[in-house]
Amino acid sequence: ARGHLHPRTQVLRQVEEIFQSLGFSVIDSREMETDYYNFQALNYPKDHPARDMQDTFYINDELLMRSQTSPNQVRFMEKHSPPLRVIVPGKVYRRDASDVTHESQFYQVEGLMIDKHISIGHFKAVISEFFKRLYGKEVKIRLRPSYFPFTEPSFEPDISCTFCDGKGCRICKNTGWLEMAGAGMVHPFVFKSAGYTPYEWQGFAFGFGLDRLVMMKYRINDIRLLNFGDMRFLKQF
Ligand code: 2NL
Repeated sequence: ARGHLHPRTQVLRQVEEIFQSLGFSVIDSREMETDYYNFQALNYPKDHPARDMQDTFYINDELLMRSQTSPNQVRFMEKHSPPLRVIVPGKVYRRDASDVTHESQFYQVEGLMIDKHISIGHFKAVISEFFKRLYGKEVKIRLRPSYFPFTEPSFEPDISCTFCDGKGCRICKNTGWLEMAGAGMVHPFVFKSAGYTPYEWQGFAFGFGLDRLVMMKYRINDIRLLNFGDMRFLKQF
């Protein structure tokens, strides 16, 4: 029997190709991080609940398993001057109980674009082009206000439901919209941590769950199927 790429790897390759064609570089990243890069540099207050032992896997007082891939963007910014466009895919870790939509290890793709005069309009253009190419059809984008310590303003982009084209169905719970990511304009504090002059540069950043993208694309209703290694499941892709 011949093997083939895991469905998540197939979708990741497609994601990387789309962003590369839009001028983004794909950067590799480490999974074990320091408290500084995972939290402090990203403007998490000292008493933020995400830092709790209940939410983050700690190795010791200083080292932890990253809860998002952003620490690597901070490392990248320290080494490179703007303008820049990067995406950072990789595995992240959170102390979540496993169920149909949660696993304690999952894959995230984060992106960062920094230049002079970057606005939310640029973000909307990049993200609509991305989803249009990934799903092979026009999608509408809606930004809901949200909060993250590392972006201001912050929002959650929804896309019009790719199953019913926004009419309302079981998959979008009759709302016509699918939650796809978290995003925002990079917080001046993060620019300062990275050694950039805030207000001289602007940028947008986003993060989405790769597993969720795969699930939406193939209508998989349990994230755990992606991790079991059951050939009866994997053979279908
Ligand atoms: C989510 C969605 C997000 C970012 C990630 C980011 C990275 C840098 C600076 C600012 Cl270096 N932002 N990434 C931004 C917004 C959302 O991920 O649900 N995260 C908890």
